[in-house]
Amino acid sequence: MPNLKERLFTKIKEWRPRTTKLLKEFGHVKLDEVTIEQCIGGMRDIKSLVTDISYLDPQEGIRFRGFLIPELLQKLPKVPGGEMPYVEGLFYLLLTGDVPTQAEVAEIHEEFRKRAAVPTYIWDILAAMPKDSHPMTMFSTAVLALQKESLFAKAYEGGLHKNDYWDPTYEDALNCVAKLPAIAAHIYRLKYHGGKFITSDPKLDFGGDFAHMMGVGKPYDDVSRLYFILHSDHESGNVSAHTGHLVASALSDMYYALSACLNGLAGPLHGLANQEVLRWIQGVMDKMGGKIPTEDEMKKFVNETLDGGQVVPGFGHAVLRKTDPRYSAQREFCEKHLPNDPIFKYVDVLFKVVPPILLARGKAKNPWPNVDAQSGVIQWHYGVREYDFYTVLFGVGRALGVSANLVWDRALGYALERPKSMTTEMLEAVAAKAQTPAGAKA
Ligand code: HAX
Repeated sequence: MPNLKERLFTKIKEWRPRTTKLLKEFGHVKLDEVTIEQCIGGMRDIKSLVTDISYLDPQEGIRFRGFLIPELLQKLPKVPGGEMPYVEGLFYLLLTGDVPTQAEVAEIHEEFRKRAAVPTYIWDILAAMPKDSHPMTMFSTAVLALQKESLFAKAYEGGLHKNDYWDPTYEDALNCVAKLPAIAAHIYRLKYHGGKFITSDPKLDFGGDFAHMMGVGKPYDDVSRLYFILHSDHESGNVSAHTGHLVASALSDMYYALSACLNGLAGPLHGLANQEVLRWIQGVMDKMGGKIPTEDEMKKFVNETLDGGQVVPGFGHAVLRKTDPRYSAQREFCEKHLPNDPIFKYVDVLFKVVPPILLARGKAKNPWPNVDAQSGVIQWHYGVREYDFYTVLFGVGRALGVSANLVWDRALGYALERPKSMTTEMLEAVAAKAQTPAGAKA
């Protein structure tokens, strides 16, 4: 049987003519028009990226290789004794587009196992960082410091044919992703457990070994699997995925691109929102003396935040226009495993009161909760209460999707990214030519 890399190459060869044909024969066909609002307003909705790995529909949410989250969780091979699928299986699906068999999952597990050892210089770098460094800074630094291991960078220096870019990119993807659970857990134990590290157990799967190295008992292994799978990909336009894609489009290697992706994820409007949700809830808990607020009390706190010109973390989305199915999947987990958790109760009250408030204020296009509204609750419940660590968990997951995308970016020869900018004066000149300002009577 051909190995994973050979199977992937067969798929790449089948796919390439589709991209070439679109570009050569239909490159002139219009997809979109751009308004001044989109130009100033963060390029919302402009169709200008391609990925076949996931697609985000505003109403139904994310599809990973065509599968909605409940389908995905049902179809991927499960870890024996657990409720959740193997992260390895998800990675196989993202890379190849096929649901793996148990044997194919075992193959990825073995690939990761061979590549999981983290060079000691990474531990030295992390140990040398200031004690109050944010865990995301540490995580991104560790990934960046690994850059000297890049096989793509070495092969490129040696003279690499364009058609072969994908090959060392694939090697870098597996080499890097395989090390992330150990790096993330090391940061956690270094920062919050006095540097008492737990060595990897190579028999365990990606999520199981991470939970083991974190030092958190069952069902944290399943929590980790769920978490990494849900956060893996959200098509290509979100800040972390897009940053990774952009940086790699200059042929910067996987390590440069993933480190940059993590830096984007570390923003409070993006991945850091999971930390912000817990920080916000803790603030309310302190004021309430631990008591669960009534809906009216909670409304007061939410309004105070909004009146202070701040966002309510965990609500809203740039694309989604309904409750994030990643939120729903985690909510289901909470209802089953931690229905009486006090923080879950807080989140529940927030779910009831925030959307009507945001709707009434009339600004947010999507008042519904996103993935980050729920994720910290589960971590907190299982004892991972250092909420500035939560975005690292998101980062491990996001690296799965971004790295798979970067392999395909190089396989299909996606171009250097270089959108065009305009000056304010140019926009004003375009505006002056427009017949009627929006809202004015024609
Ligand atoms: N609280 C308060 N105001 C909000 C809001 C929220 N949760 N969500 C949107 N708004 C405001 C925006 O700040 C914006 O205000 P201005 O016109 O004054 O700038 C207005 O409503 C319109 O925004 P939008 O078009 O609905 O949303 P955007 O596409 O601009 O932004 C965000 C999407 C996710 C950044 C936004 O909803 C937000 O800030 N949410 C809170 C932070 C958060 O939870 N981020 C995580 C999102 C999911 C994710 O990426 N996870 O990694």
